[in-house]
Amino acid sequence: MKPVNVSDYRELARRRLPKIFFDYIDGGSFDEVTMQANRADFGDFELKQNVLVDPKPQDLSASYLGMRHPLPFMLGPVGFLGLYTGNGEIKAVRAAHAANIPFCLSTFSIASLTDLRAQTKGPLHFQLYVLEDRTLCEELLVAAEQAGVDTLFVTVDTAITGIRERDVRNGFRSLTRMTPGLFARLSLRPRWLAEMALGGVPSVRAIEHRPEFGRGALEQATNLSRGIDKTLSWKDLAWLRERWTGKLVVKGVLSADDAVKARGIGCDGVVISNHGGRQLDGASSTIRSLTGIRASVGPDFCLMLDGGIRRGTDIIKAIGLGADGVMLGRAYAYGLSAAGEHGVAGVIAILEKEVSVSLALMGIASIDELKARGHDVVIARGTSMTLI
Ligand code: HOC
Repeated sequence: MKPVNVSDYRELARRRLPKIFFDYIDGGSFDEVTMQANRADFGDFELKQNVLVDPKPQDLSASYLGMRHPLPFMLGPVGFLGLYTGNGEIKAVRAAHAANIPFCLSTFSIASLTDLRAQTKGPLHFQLYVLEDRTLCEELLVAAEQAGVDTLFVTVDTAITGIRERDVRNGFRSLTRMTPGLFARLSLRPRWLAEMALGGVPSVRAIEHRPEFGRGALEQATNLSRGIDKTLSWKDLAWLRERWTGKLVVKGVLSADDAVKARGIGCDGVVISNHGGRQLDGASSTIRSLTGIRASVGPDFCLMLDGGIRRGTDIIKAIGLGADGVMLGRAYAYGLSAAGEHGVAGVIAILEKEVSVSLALMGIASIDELKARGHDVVIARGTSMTLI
């Protein structure tokens, strides 16, 4: 199948990855209500069609995180990219930088920031979990400084990992040793297995020098996730704001109050996120949270949004309703799992094309114009109806 949209890449990823990894990427917590709402709630908004508009050259560039970027979206942090394909993080950053868009490396990565820096001169962002072990946390910050990380995204919605029932059924977290049963399950995807076998035992590079976390990526990740600071509070965020001199963005905000607090302690922005519906099931979708947050923080505070982005029209809706930029997660993880660097580039190109075509059909020439026209062109369903 030649993929023509993100959902085709999802299907290709499903066919190529062992079920245990596909479900890890694809699944959410409990009944996956929030994960589904992230997608479904884009349907609550309509785009205004405008015809016979004088054509102007199209400009899809957007300002977010203090810089001008050629596209209104970037690649956000996704854990374990290097388990879906060999050197997954390197392939993803290469595709992002080929398109001149930012890439953010997850703490739970098989490649380190040093590995990435050896591959690219482009801007690197790093996603940090604040750990109880502040010495290790400090090591991560120093590594980020040494790699010239531009923006630190601190994730605040994962003090406790949500219960993802697909992972529980698949025994994802107990995948710490290769057993005959596991080998049999992985063998159902021989192409993936052959590729990964060449790379040896994958490890979470940021902590592999710490034997107390165990051996192999999944054992390390399970132990690392237990070390995430469960008592994290705004006081710690204020400490991090003082400690980190680069841009600091809080990832995992869904309420106006929290966004205002982040702005108050001097953060550079927030990511409106419910962790792709992987944490609090029942939390609101990100697109529904956006308008209230924008109204509370004012026009100049950077708002990024993730969750459920599968179409260029989703990106247009997010920008029109007040986001400065959008972060892809599962969308590019599907592309990577299906076809490596080429697959990530394919997802980026498809979304760019979808944004471009849809904006043209709306009679809008640029992302700046979309932002300026905002609620006039992205309209809550039902509110634009004229009854005769
Ligand atoms: C077993 C490790 O971002 C995710 C990650 C963070 C949780 C680590 C769990 O899966 O959503």
